[in-house]
Amino acid sequence: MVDAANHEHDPLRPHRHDPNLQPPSEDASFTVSWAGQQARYTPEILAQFPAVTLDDCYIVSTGHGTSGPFSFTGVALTALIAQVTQGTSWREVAVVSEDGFGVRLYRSEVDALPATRPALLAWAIDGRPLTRREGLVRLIEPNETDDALRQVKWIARIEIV
Ligand SMILES: Nc1nc2c(c(=O)[nH]1)N[C@H]1C(S)=C(S)[C@@H](COP(=O)(O)O)O[C@H]1N2
Ligand SMILES: [Mo]
Repeated sequence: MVDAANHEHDPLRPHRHDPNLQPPSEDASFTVSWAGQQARYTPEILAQFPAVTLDDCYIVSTGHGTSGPFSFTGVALTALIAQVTQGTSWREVAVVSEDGFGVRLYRSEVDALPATRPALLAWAIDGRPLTRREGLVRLIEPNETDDALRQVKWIARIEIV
């Protein structure tokens, strides 16, 4: 089984990272690729999916402090994947920002997240739209308690394999 342990030198499995505070552009749209196909999504399209709101989320950045609690609203990552893959089996998903920072999540990890605390493609914070500076559209993995390596701001591409 492919998993984290086999990918020590994968740039999308970083061990630590100094956060970038400057949005790389103003464009909050992103592409989703799967099986040779590509589609473009916007925050407006995400807002048409069932909205999930998670309270008590923290951005825990070891070495540069913790912020929160925040309430994030967005689409469950698995809901977007299910729409794109149409129920076909998938193995991993890379969520990558335009500034080059990103994370690779294996399906085993995504499936192991608590059903009530799923990974979100967040477009709102504390009941109002996320600003671009705050990361629009941002991956929120509410169970992460160290380094914030999964809290990817400014998503530019999602690649499902
Ligand atoms: N696109 C992008 N997302 C990112 C980062 C980054 O450099 N680029 N840094 C990560 C790290 S290491 C931290 S600590 C948090 C910081 O989040 P904040 O800027 O909202 O406090 O963002 C995470 N997401
Ligand atoms: Mo961090």
